[in-house]
Amino acid sequence: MVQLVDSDIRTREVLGWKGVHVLHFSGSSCSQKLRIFLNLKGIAWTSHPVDLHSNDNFKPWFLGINPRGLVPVLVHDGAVHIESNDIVEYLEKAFPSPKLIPAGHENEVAALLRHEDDLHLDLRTLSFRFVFNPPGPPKPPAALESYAANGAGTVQGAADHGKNVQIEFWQRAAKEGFTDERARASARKFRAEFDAFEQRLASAPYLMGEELSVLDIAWFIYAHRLSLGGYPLARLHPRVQAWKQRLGAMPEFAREIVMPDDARARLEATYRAQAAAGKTLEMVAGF
Ligand SMILES: N[C@@H](CCC(=O)N[C@@H](CS)C(=O)NCC(=O)O)C(=O)O
Repeated sequence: MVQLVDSDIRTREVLGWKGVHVLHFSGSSCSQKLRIFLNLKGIAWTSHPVDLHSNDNFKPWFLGINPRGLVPVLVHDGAVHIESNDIVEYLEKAFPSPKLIPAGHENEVAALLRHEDDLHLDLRTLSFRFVFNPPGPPKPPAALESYAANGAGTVQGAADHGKNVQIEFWQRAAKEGFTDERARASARKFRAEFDAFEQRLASAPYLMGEELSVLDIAWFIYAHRLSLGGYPLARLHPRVQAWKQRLGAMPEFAREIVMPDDARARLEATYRAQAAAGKTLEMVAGF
């Protein structure tokens, strides 16, 4: 559980927030995961949008809540929780029904969620290369300076390396972009995961067996994002594609992945340009 301690929190107003509050961004994969989880649980929550496009997460107010500068954040009766997987594990205990982590499998699910989180920067690499495709550096230097300078710099009272990992990621992206080599390496990791899911889904409807779980939510979001980027899910992993479509038809999932028309049009233009250049995800990854 990553529940922050008093000295980590500089934006003191959140300590007085009652009930369930979520700081999130519409198009963020980790925020989508948390919102689907909240929908399925039927938990009422207050929304605090944090605009990642405007780099609001690198400004003092937000860094005073999450020193790592990442969404989502949960504030529950004044207690601040960060890290989406820790948040859902916390909420599962606080709101046990309906169950989204199968009883007796808590440790296994925690390990599988850690593995999913370990792939987050690979998802981000593929997202920025094939979905968002910004024309220049994804984060301007001034925003990164604000990121480095603000917030307590501690998590649970100890100096935190998490922000440095993020800053190094963005600085490397500014320097070299998201190269073919990195994209290929990231895409291959997901192919290995989806190959394993293809086997698992041959004998059960969901990743943990007979019941929908938080693992389905987490991996649905990854599969959805990668499909947007042109990952050939239907061709390489037809059962995973069918599972994704089944989940995507549920309203609790569907309403969190709605894409505005202008974003859809930009994505289609990106795909056409990458296809003309021989640089779609499929081509770069060699799938
Ligand atoms: N391990 C973190 C990862 C969170 C994360 O990377 N969130 C992304 C959005 S999905 C973010 O806040 N990115 C900051 C940015 O793009 O500036 C978690 O699971 O909460």
